[in-house]
Amino acid sequence: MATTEGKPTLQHLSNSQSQTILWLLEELEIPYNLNLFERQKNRAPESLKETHPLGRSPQLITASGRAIVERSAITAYLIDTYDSTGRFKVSGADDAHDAIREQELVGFAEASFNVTAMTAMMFYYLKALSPFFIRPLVSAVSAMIHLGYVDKEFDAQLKYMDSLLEGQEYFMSDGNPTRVDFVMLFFIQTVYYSKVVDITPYPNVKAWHDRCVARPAWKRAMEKGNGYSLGL
Ligand SMILES: N[C@@H](CCC(=O)N[C@@H](CS)C(=O)NCC(=O)O)C(=O)O
Repeated sequence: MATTEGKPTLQHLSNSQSQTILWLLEELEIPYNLNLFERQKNRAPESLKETHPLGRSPQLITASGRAIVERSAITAYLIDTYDSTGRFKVSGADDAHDAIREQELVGFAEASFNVTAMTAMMFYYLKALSPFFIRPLVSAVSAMIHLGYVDKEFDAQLKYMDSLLEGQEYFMSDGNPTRVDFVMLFFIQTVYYSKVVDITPYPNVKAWHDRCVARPAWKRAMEKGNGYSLGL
């Protein structure tokens, strides 16, 4: 069991979306414990099941010992609990900046963009890992799926994101990221870094990505984590 010592504890897995929770912890500038876990044959080690039955990462163990999973819930908990100045909270001023829009975009990231991204990534891994004699077949099926579904979805979704980011630095605000950015960044990085999709034709999305990773808190999180290599 992770010790809490009155601080939240991040159960952090190498090369995983937990990196974005580490980023948020660094943005919040709060004391926290960091337990680093290494992937074993690409999977999480069994020891991550000691703190949550799913055995995945990120897991946030609160100061009172509760284990929270799912980045949408972890970001909500951390910001609600520790963002005393409201830097990462939505302003609620209008339809484009209120709590409903934030929830809508967190849902869009996890349940819409992520579906396209994971479909593409599945074929990316299948192509790379299948034996050479069936690779042409897998490549042909992959090309069909891209042509008939994935590429059109990526284009529609990235154009939508590009329009949301027009004239503002982050999805919900200028100046500081919100839950939408903390959740979305990993999905964009997964497909962009593995070259499954090119985000450069969507200049606002590309500038947003570059802005996020230029933040000092992201850089500190990269130094404190145990690697963030996505794709093969
Ligand atoms: N929906 C979860 C996803 C958690 C998840 O699947 N994490 C991956 C790392 S990116 C993991 O722990 N994988 C370990 C494994 O598959 O064994 C979240 O938002 O936190």
